[in-house]
Amino acid sequence: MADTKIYRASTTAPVNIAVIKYWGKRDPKLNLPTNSSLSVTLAQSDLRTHTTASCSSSYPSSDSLLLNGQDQDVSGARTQACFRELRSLRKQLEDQDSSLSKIADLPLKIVSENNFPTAAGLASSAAGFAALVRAIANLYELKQDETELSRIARQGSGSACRSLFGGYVGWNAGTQADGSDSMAYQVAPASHWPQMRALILVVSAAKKGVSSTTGMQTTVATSSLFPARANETVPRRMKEMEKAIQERDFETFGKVTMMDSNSFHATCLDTYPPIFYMNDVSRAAIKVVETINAAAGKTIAAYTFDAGPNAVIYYLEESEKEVVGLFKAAIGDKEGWTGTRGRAVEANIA
Ligand code: 2P0
Repeated sequence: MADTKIYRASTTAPVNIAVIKYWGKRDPKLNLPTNSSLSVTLAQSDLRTHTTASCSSSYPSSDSLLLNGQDQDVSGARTQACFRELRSLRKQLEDQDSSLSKIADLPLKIVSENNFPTAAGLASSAAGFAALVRAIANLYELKQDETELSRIARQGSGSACRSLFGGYVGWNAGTQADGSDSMAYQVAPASHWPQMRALILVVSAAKKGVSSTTGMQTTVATSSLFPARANETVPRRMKEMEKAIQERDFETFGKVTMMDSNSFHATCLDTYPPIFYMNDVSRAAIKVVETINAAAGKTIAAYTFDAGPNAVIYYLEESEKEVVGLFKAAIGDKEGWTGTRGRAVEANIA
């Protein structure tokens, strides 16, 4: 009798917010970046993707992906690359062990839910592809570790490779044409610096106007600031940032975070036609951070913005009153931050 059993595995993956930004690809097909990057992984209780992967001969013949209840196109090269690599690893296992069920070629059904706005510059593709890869790896009972899975997740979405790890995570740009040395690594676990917190200011949950992929390709092609950022500024800052994390030096961590966000958005403005991800509310948040730091006489809060207007503010637990308190007092009652249009979410690092 034909095996119509449904094989299933579920997982969650966290969002990561970069403090040294990935922007630019040296190989768009393999998602190989022009520069290394570094991020902090947020607690899954706050922002995460939950994904169930299943396969069965009883399913319709083509693979499917449902995100927040909506059917997604799985024919794109990135999703296909992830499916292909994971299937090939399962096939290797089945070839080695004849007692394993032959499930590698069965149609896949992926069901994902985000507990935060999708495609609004809050790293939804990072959590999304990390969860997709890990869920299928669990379904196929693969033995590959996070490092190897990060190489696969990177092909789904570059920043996804960093969401396979917790804490402080680097992504080595690598130099190999096949991407074999372009994967994520843990700089330090969350327990190394447990006082770290993030305040996420959701200014807008709308989808971004220019996708990251299109935006970064245009930046690489047209920005004259970009080569200096990729070749000089970021390599230097990667070292400074890793040292700041090792030494739990928040002043340096904060300063480098803010300068790198500014540098990334400067290359966006220097792109032709220009790309604007920050808006007036984003700029108001920068002013509030500057006011908080001026009042403290040192850097106790650091802003960073991705490909959207939403702000992420890093701070230490000891500064919670000054940072979260002052933030809410300063702009909490203005349109854009609270009520129906926006909200502030406090997140732990995990
Ligand atoms: C980052 N961003 O390092 C940077 C900062 C946005 C700004 O990674 O084309 O969605 O899927 O590889 O990973 C957004 O880019 O781009 C991103 P693809 P991705 O987090």
